[in-house]
Amino acid sequence: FAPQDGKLILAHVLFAFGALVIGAIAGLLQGLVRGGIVTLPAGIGYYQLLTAHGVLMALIFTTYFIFGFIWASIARTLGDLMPQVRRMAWVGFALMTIGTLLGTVLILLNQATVLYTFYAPMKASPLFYIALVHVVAGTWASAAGLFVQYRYWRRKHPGQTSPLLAFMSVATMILWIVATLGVAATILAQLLPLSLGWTERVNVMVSRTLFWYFGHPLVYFWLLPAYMCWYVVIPKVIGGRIFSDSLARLSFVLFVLFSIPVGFHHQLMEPGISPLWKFVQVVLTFMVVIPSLMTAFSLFATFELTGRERGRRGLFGWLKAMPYKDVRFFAPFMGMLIFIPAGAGGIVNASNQMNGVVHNTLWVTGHFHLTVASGVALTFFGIAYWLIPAATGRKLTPKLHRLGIVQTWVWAVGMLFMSGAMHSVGLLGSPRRTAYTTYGDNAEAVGWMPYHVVMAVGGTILFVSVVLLVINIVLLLRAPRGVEEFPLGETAPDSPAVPVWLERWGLWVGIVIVLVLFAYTVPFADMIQHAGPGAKGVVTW
Ligand code: HAS
Repeated sequence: FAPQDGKLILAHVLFAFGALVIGAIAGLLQGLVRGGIVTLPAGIGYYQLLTAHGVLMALIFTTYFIFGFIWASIARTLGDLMPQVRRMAWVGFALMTIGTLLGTVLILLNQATVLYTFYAPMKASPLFYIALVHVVAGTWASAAGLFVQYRYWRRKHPGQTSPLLAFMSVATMILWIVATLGVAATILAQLLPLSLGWTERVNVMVSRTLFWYFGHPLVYFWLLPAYMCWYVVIPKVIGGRIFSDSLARLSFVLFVLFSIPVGFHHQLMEPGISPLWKFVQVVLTFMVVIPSLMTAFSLFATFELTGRERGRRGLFGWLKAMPYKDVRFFAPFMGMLIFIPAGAGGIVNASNQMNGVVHNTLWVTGHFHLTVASGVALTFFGIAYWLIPAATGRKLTPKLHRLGIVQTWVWAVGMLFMSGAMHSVGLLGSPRRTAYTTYGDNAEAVGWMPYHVVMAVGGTILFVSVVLLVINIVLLLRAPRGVEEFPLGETAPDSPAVPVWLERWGLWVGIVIVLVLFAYTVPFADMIQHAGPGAKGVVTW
């Protein structure tokens, strides 16, 4: 990378891991509280920690890391960032950072204990919403920079399809922009006026619907950069080829189309939305499973073809041909493995009757610790092990590979305990987002306690993994000088050409708008038409 691009990438990645560390401290404490192992001193609240954990891990760690990785992907495939693009990226970084610092202070001061979903009628300090506006505006500034660089490349290369990673970055950003319109609307039109006292009441259904219009594509905003690594980086690391460039692009286009009009699958148990529209959005939810199945197919094909080239035979012979001692492969591979049960859990969640069993229980918490906190996070760790040296002109040494693999194992084992216990006790009915309680020594609730203790043990193991990660990052920053490559996979030379229609963004955005209008107009109109007086804001501190 050009040194200026290296700095930009590093700033994002290191900030991401800073957020991860604070979020992990909050996570460790909250796990110990819920397991009845410690009580919090100095008036610190469980929900305050839960908010810090969710915001810093799910929203901030992911967003910063994603931008760091995407800037690296753009610089690697479209060339050094143009000066104006670099400026836009730094403006984005600055806005996000002002927002993050302000938001974190407010959470730590207990002025924004509204959880990471922050929907009405809970009310935080107005400054918290202003902080969120900064974070979102920062991401928009960066995304605009990315579009500028991409358009410039396309103008310079008429008739050519863009490099796969650049295409995927654009798809991810389009998804993000369309999704964040929902959260911007609820913040600006509902939450900020409520919190400033300009309005007394708020339409809770509208607020939740706008949040989940954003909240579900948000999970694919986390997932797609992991898929970028799985599709493009992993083939190179294992010495194979990308199975199909067109298939990879098609799966990203399908994510752009179907990840947005599906928010109701988070609201299946809510009144105020007609079952017909819930059904429509569940059908669309099952459509968005398809590109993940395509991804699994493509990965298996890459692994198997690579294994066969190395002379491995049989159904699972390829398993012996993989570079398990290479952390660039091993960490994302563990993420993939865990993502299989994680995805199956998602399909359970999306099925109306089964959602009635698991909704608002610890099962859901277990689900997202396998998806975002394992499938995605382990992939991000795997990327960081080569991206940090690549951005700083250093070399990933065999010792760092070994340390990275140990850290990955510790994370996977911690998650097995924590998420396993969450899934099990969720099926027994233990609610999510609840501080330590035995509900007056109710026998059923007392029966959940051993699981909560296992969750705390798992959380502690995960915290150890974060400590190892921090040590490894420090070692990476001091690794010997050298050149660490950005592993960029290629398709076989005789692969068919990529159809040009895959890159018609105007068409895809047009279809997204139609799908969103179809899935949301009537239920949204219902929510407004049949709204009661609305709920009064609830101050949570
Ligand atoms: Fe989800 C709730 C449905 C995927 C995250 N989800 C959540 C929440 C989060 C979250 C954070 O329908 C909680 C939100 C909150 O706070 O309330 N989810 C789904 C479905 C999918 C899904 C259908 N979720 C994700 C991903 C996430 C994520 C991805 C983060 C990154 N989810 C739901 C529903 C709820 C929900 C309901 C609401 C529940 C409720 O009631 O509140 C699908 O996209 C999943 C598709 C995935 C697959 C797996 C494909 C496997 C692959 C790996 C291949 C492996 C290889 C290695 C090749 C079908 C690609 C092989 C090697 C060998 C050796 C075998």
